[in-house]
Amino acid sequence: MESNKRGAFIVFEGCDRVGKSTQSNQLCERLKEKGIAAKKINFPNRSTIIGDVINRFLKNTQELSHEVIHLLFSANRWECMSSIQADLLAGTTIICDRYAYSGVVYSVAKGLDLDWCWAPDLGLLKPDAVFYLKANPDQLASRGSFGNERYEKLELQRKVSDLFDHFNEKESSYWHQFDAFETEQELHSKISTIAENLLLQVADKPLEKLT
Ligand code: FDM
Ligand code: MG
Repeated sequence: MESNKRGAFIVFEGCDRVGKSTQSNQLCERLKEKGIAAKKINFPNRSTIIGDVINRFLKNTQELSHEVIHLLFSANRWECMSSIQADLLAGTTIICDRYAYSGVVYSVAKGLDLDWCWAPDLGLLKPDAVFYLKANPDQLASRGSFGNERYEKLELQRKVSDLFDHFNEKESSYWHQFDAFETEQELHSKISTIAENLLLQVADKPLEKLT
C-alpha cells in the first residue's frame, strides 16, 4: 500500500573539515540499513551546469564577483528544489551536506550584507533539522592544513565559524549543535538518535519554506 508519510529534510552545516561528509554519509547508511528510504545530497551540487561554474570558481580557475557567485550558489539550490520536494513527499528522507546557511555565512564572511544574502534563498524548502558540527577553526588547523580550495583559509574560516554560531542561536528551535571533536562513533550515535525521532515527528507535517 502507498504510504502518505513524508521523509525528513535534514541538513548538516559547519566549517570545512569538521566531518560533515563523514557524519552525513554514516547517517544515510544507517537509515538505509534500517529499511528507511534515504538519500544523501550535497550543496554545491557540482554535477549541474551551474555547479560546474561553481566548481571552477572554488578551484580558482574562474573569477566571479562576490554577488555573482552568491547568486549562483542559490540558483544551484533552486534547480534541485523540485526533485528534493518530490523525494520528500514520496517518503524519502533527504540528508543534505550544506545548504542556504553556508550560502549566507561564506558570503557575509567576505563582506556582503546579511539580508541581501538571505533574500535569494527565501522560499526554498526549510529543513526539519540542522545538525551543526562546531569546531574552533584554529584547533582544526592544528590537526593538519586545510585543502586548496578558495575558502579553505584560516582567516575566513574564523569568520565563517562565528556566523554559524549566530545562526545556531537565532534558529535554535531546529538547530542542534555538536562538538566536532567528539569521536566519530559518539557523534554518529547522538545524531542518529535525534534523526530517528525526527522522522516520526515530521512524517505527517506539511513541508515548510525558508522565511
Ligand atoms: N559554499 C557552499 C558557499 O560559499 N556557498 C554555498 O551556498 C554553499 C552551499 O563552498 F567552502 C562554500 C563552502 C565551501 C565550498 O563546499 C565548497 P564543500 O562542502 O567543501 O564542497
Ligand atoms: Mg570543502
